[in-house]
Amino acid sequence: MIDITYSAEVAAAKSWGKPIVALESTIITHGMPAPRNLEVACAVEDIIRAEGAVPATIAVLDGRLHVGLEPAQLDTLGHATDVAKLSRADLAVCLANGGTGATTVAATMIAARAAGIAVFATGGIGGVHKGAETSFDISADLRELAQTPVTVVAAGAKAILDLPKTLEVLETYGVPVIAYGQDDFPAFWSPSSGLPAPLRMDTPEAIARAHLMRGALGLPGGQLVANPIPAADAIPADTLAPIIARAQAEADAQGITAKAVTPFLLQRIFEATSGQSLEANIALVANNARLAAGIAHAIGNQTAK
Ligand code: PSU
Ligand code: MN
Repeated sequence: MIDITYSAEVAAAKSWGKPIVALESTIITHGMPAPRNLEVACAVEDIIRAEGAVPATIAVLDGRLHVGLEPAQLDTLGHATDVAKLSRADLAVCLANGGTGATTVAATMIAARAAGIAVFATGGIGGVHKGAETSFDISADLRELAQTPVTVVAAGAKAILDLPKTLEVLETYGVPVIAYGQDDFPAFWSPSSGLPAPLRMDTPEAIARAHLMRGALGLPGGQLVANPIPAADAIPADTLAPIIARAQAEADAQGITAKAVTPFLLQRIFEATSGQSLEANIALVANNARLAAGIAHAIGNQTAK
């Protein structure tokens, strides 16, 4: 088994059987601009603590897999500029080379499973990109959800992606896509994408039961819980559509491909919106962290002897 370095807080939580919520680090290094990225990372960790659970931010530092970062480590990552973006394909190579990298949804799921953590909170997942019929750009996050048994709480997916195709691929892979408390699949900055979600659940307890039921059935793979952004923090899709279209056109014109696509689009959108998109992003990650902590509590209660 992989040798994991736990933060003091996560190590204590593991020995006491306290609920733990995994957090990714690519959102910090490639998903939000400094210095707010670090403020958000710390605020999200504090929300999980306030809910009586323990946050485990995951990253590779100097060739070691860290599950839970000490404050100084989180600070270093938040200020670093040349950190690798690690997905399923890159994680082992980075560890073998003694490198440093931030984990995407896919790599965070792999690490969470290795650490025995069932629940993971983030903002948005990767998915099927617009134009995938020619580019073949489909995030490794989707296949990870099909094979690694972690419940991922996200606010749906950004409109930089082709949402109908993303839902089709998730269905093909047998991934439960569960809208929380509503019928529609949420679209990150908006509570609704206008597309119905395949499944709906209304309580953390029900989501926890379904997570445990998949394990009991011997099914590989996790669940995607799509938690709508609170209405007060939402941004109308009409406001963002032209900005996203322009970012996509720039990416195409500049020949951006592979793992550079998502960070490029996110960066352009942040530049083109005056802070509002970032505030909404922060609000929805906080909202997801709260729900993930509730699910982690419920899984703990339902498995307690
Ligand atoms: N979508 C967002 N914010 C993000 C990401 C996606 O709204 O920060 C990050 C996540 O780490 C996700 C990764 O796992 O991008 C997906 O990258 P790719 O499309 O290259 O698989
Ligand atoms: Mn991609």
